[in-house]
Amino acid sequence: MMRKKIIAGNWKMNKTPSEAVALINELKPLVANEDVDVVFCVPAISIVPAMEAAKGSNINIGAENMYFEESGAYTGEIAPNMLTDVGVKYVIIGHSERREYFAETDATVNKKVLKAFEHGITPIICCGETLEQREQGVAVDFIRQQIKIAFLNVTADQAKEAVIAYEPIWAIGTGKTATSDQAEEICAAIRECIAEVYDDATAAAIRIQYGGSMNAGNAAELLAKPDIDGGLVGGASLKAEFGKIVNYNK
Ligand code: G2H
Repeated sequence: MMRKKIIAGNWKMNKTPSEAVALINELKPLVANEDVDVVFCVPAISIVPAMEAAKGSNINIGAENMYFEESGAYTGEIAPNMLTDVGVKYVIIGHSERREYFAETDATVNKKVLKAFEHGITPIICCGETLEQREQGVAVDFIRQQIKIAFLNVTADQAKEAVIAYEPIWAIGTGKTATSDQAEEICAAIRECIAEVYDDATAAAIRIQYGGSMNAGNAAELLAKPDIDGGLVGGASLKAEFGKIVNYNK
């Protein structure tokens, strides 16, 4: 099965709305590549101006987070229909920074994933081990648990549309990238886990990204691996370099 690559920028807490517009205008011509789905996940306050700036380009604007309730007394949160109302099609769920600093758990990740599907938003579901877990030899076990809980009550048809981002925590923003073999090993294990939970067809359809200091220098090698279907890119998505990552195959 030929899976279309998906390369998403995760802007994290960077860029004001006007800076976001300027960056999109700069990157628009650089990220044109019809072989790849391109997503910019931007801070909530920049979603609307970013949508406007990205009009007429291949850039999809995504969110970095959302809440799992429809509406109500949840000060500071963003509801799924607020995202769909402005045309958002992708949302990052369960990034390790959300898990670490904002107490997100596998259970809340699962609730958000279910809610995203209910609203027709594609979740980019993050998983990944700490350095300690890797050194203890439990990385695959830990990630299998994250995946199994994230996908509880998700149907096979929904799972086929999901995106999983494997982000080893020790490689995030550190400049340390997993080697392409290390990344492939885990991405293959994730696909195997999906095959066990669902079936081979679902495992063959689901797209698995690598994230963690992906840059213009290492993207092509990572993206050549059979089970790596894209990237979730932080730091390098805020620069012209992102165009080189998206065009890794040119
Ligand atoms: C990992 C990644 C984007 P960076 O968090 O999700 O960030 O590429 O800066 O390591």
